[in-house]
Parts: sequence; structure tokens; C-alpha cells
Amino acid sequence: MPEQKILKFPNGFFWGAANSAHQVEGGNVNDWTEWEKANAQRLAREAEDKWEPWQQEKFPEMFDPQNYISGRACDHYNRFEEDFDIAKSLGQNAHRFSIEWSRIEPEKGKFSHEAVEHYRRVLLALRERGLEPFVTMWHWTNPLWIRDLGGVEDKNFPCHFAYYAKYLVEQLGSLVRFWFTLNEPTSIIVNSYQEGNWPPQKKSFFAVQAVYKRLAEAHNLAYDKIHKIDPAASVGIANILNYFKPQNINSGLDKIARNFASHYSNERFLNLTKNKHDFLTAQYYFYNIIKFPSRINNKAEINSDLGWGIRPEGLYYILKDLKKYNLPIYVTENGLADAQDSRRKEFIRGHLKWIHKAMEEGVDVRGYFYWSLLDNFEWDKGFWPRFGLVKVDYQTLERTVRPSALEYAKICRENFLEI
Ligand code: IFM
Repeated sequence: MPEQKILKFPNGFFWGAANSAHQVEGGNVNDWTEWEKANAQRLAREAEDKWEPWQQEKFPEMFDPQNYISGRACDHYNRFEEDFDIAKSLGQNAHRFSIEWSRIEPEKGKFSHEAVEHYRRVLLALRERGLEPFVTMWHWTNPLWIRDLGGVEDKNFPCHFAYYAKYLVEQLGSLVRFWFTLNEPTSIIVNSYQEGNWPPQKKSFFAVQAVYKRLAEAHNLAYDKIHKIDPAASVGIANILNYFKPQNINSGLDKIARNFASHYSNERFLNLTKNKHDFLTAQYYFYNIIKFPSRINNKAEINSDLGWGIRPEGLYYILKDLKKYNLPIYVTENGLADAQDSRRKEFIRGHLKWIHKAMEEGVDVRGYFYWSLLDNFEWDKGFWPRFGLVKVDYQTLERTVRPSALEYAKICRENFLEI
């Protein structure tokens, strides 16, 4: 029998799961909710061309326009205590969530006391349960007034965002140690402005350049403002980092294409926000094989319900690469759509194994957040992809803990992984 090994994590390691306001809260009014109403029919029609037959058969919801309307989502806005009870019962000691800007500042310069008090209750509920809050200020959705001013492309976006960030820290800073200004800025750059699939569906080279700049400025300004109010706060960006591998290691062209992709996807935003990070993050989903001039696939032997290949080793290479910055690192998202829960347990174990290897080699990883605690609204794909440790019945809103969540809970409680 092969020898069993214990991979121990350091004391104080943060174990948790993540979610974002728009994907779970329900009842939002923002640029996405408006876009959903205008695009639900089209998205349902296009599902036939977009997804493979096995996916269409397994998830017929994708043909229903309602699938693409976030609506009441998981009603987490009203059920957050129940959800945090579940997170606690699963041995977690941290939780990542986002505050919805459109609730806090529904009109320019007019802040909602009621919304602030809601998030104060959320933070207190986490603290009462021993869950350290990791708080995202902007997880892609914008108030309608921001949309009307030109969204993230507008030259005043950074100031508006920094003003909102300052307000949050003034109001809630005493309850928060870890702030993320932005979630995955490059996902918005690519999906909204490069490929034109997400709101505001503006496919333009010039808009891409402008948005890189605006989002970086927004972070940099907010970073300074937050520190002015709370010098002890830990501030960063929740960044998606993709792994790229040249198909042919001996091909100069494949290597050039790989470096180019990696620069635009991972390094450029970090360079634009240099020296404005108290920690770094990795949100890892994609291992891409690059054959000049572009990506050929991200499939693997085992794939998620979305067809995303599962290759945990990519996270190891990403973490090794972050070591040079000499900052603490948190894995703030890592997960898969797996409605049957047939791959999730090994997915989590596999990624943790590679994280641990990076740590053994000197990478200072301090926490891991599975995406996501609950099944949730997966943007332009709607509700059918099931990322949750906890299954949500969208008719009854009943929560059911999936078996893989219990396996993850064991690791969280014991602070080690047995392989
Ligand atoms: O659901 C998203 C999340 O909002 C941002 N990171 C990737 C997840 C899965 O696609």
C-alpha cells in the first residue's frame, strides 16, 4: 500500500469560501440586472450553438430565458445568517463576499444608511461565528448612474470609485481587516470590452486600453484613501491569474505567444498597480495551451460542467511566479461547476496539494477560498452551472450541503490534507 502523507498547513491559515453580492443576494438594481432583462431571450436562444449536446441534455434550463435573470438569486440578502451558520458548521474560519455599490450609493453622492447597516449586520454575523471577513468593494456590477456616465471606461470612474471606497472604510472599517478594491479587473476587460459579450458589450481596442487604465487608477486611488483612514488595513485586488503553456516548448513562436498572453492576462494589471498591494491573490480556473498565435484549448482529461479543464498544477506555477513580489498570498477563488458533485472533492484536494508544494518551496500562501459557498448566478450563463459547496434549490431556496463540502470541512478543521 502506498504510504500516507500528511500535508500540514500553518497555524492561522484561512480556510473559507467566496461569493459575490450580485450572484447570491437577489433583489439588486444595477447595470447587470438591466442588461439581463434586455438579453435573457437572446442568451436562451444562443445556448444551442454555444454548448455541446451533453451539456444541453444535462442542463435544459439553459434554454429558459428565466435562467438568465438574477432575480432573487439565493436570497442571501435575507438569509445570510443561515448561510454563515453553514460555513461555520463546515469548519471554515474566513469568508469572502462583496458589497453591492448600487445598494450603498444608489444615486451619485447619496449614500444609503439602511444598506450600510445591512452590511454592518453581515460583518457582525461573520465575526460572531469566527469567520474572518474578506471584503470586495466591486465585483463587476455598477450602479445605474455609473453606467449612465460611461461605466468603467469613463475618465471619472476612478474618482467615483475611490469616493465610494473611502465611504465604506469610514463606515465599516472597524470590522474589516482585509479589503479587495476590485474583483478580476481583467475578466471585465476581456469579456466586456475585448470580446463584447458582457455589458456594456463594447468591443473596442481603444476601450480595452482605457479600461485597463481606469481600473488601475481606481485601485491606486482607493488604496491610498483606504490607508489614509486605516493605515493597518490590508488592501489588494482579487485577481484572476491564468496559466499559459506553450504547446511546443521548442517553438520560439509558441513561447512568444505564451509570454504575450501571460503579460496581458496576468502581469500588465499588476504592473499598473505596482506598490499598491499589501498582499497578492490568485483566482485560478484556467490552464491554457498556447500555439502561435493564440490559445488552442483549455480542456483536460477531466473537465467541469462548463467544459473547463481541471489541471491543478497550473496553480502551483502561478504561485511560484508570485513569489518574486515578496508579499503574502491568498488563493481567493478556485472552484468548478459540478452539479453531480462527482469531481469537486478531488478538485479541491488536487489544488491544495499543489498549493502545499508551492508553500514548501517558500511561497507565502496564507489562505484558500473555494468558489463558491452556494450555487449562484454565473453571469451570462445564468443559474445552470453549479459551483456551490452547498446546493441551492432555486424554487424553494432550500440549501443542501454537498458531500464534497464535508470532505473540505475535514481539511479546514484539521488544518491538514492527507494524501
Ligand atoms: O463566478 C465567477 C466569479 O464571479 C468571478 N470569478 C470566476 C467565477 C467563476 O466563473
